[in-house]
Amino acid sequence: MNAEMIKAQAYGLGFDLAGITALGPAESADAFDRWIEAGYAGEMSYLPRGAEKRRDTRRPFPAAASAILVALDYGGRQPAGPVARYARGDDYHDVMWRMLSSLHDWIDENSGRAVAGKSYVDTGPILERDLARRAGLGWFGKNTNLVNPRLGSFFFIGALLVDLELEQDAPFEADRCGSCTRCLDACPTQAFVEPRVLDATKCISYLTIEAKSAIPMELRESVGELIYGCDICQEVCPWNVRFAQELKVPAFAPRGFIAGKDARSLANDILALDDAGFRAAFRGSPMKRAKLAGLKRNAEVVLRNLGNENDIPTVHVDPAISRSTCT
Ligand code: B12
Ligand code: SF4
Ligand code: SF4
Repeated sequence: MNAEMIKAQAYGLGFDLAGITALGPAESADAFDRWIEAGYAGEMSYLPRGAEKRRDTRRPFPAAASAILVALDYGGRQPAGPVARYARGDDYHDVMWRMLSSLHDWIDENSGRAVAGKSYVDTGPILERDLARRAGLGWFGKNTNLVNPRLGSFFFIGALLVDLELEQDAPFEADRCGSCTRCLDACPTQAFVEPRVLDATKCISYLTIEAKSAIPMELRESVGELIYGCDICQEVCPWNVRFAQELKVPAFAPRGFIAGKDARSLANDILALDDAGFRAAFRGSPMKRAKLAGLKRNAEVVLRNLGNENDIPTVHVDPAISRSTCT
């Protein structure tokens, strides 16, 4: 089985980029450790827990020798809205997982032996951007996203680790950001400590998805009309302005509950949901991650930002999460 055949099959399955790298020490492990040490991971306790394994990509799956890295575009050309583009349709973990499983099956069938393999899409202690850069998929943008010169950065990363020795691609060594600072300047919460270092505790994506506690009072206004996730530091990037793609994976098209709604109407609809309604509206969606209480917290902040508090009192938001954390 050779590397070119595997990459051709990955493209054939619908991935937009494919590259191969050997496993070993993660080059940016020290940057990751410093980031954890500084407290920038906030409440994401799964990150420090996996720190030791993240140092070396041989540790999570010791049988493996090579990593096949893939990217799947999620349509950055779609208009901005209250939900980040990546989260409007079906859960990318499931979509990518199925595609990586098909790739693994194909490798198995065509290798003349059973090939041990394990897929990762945000699902294990792997520094995915680190591996993807080493496999030649792009460079670390100053907004920390991996940027590709033909695709921009609106793509997911997935990795299939296999027990095959495969020819490696050249790492992406160039820094194509140059003197640009558009992403750093555009961030509404000034969440970048320096280029390529994000204080996640200030990032709207973290505040509206990962954080379980209230959104700090001093950051609420900056959340603006964003109910779930944030794309601002990608929208302003010249590589996306030029190369962002139309949405082509039907599974990522906005689901009925979200499609065509502005921030006010989506926020009101979320605040009106009960548990059964939430389950029905968000079955198979990545937005389930915030739970109904988190979505209601976000919706309330957005409605206050829109300046019409009359929308709010009709609903009961859990006081534990709507209360300010400011003293
Ligand atoms: C935790 C996490 C978050 C956190 C923290 C993000 C962050 N920048 O650290 C939060 C919740 C904020 C988040 C937000 C988003 N995320 Co996220 N997230 C992750 C996750 C699970 C781990 C990332 C991590 O380890 N962060 C810690 C920091 C230190 O690592 P890093 O950001 O990857 O940075 C690397 C490099 O920048 C480099 N580095 C760090 N410092 C320095 C300094 C120098 C000088 C240099 C050269 C390099 C360097 O080393 C780091 C480690 O390899 C990954 C999946 C995974 N397992 O990797 C997805 C992942 C990074 N997220 C992803 C996405 C899509 C998003 C959002 C766009 C979603 C949205 N629209 O709301 C935003 C983007 C926000 C942003 N500007 O990063 C994609 C990114 C795809 C891409 N093209 O890069 C990933 C890879 C998931 C996936 N499988 O597709 N995310
Ligand atoms: S995702 Fe939004 S809040 Fe987070 S760093 Fe980018 S612009 Fe700032
Ligand atoms: S906006 Fe500019 S600095 Fe930021 S990632 Fe894009 S090219 Fe790099």
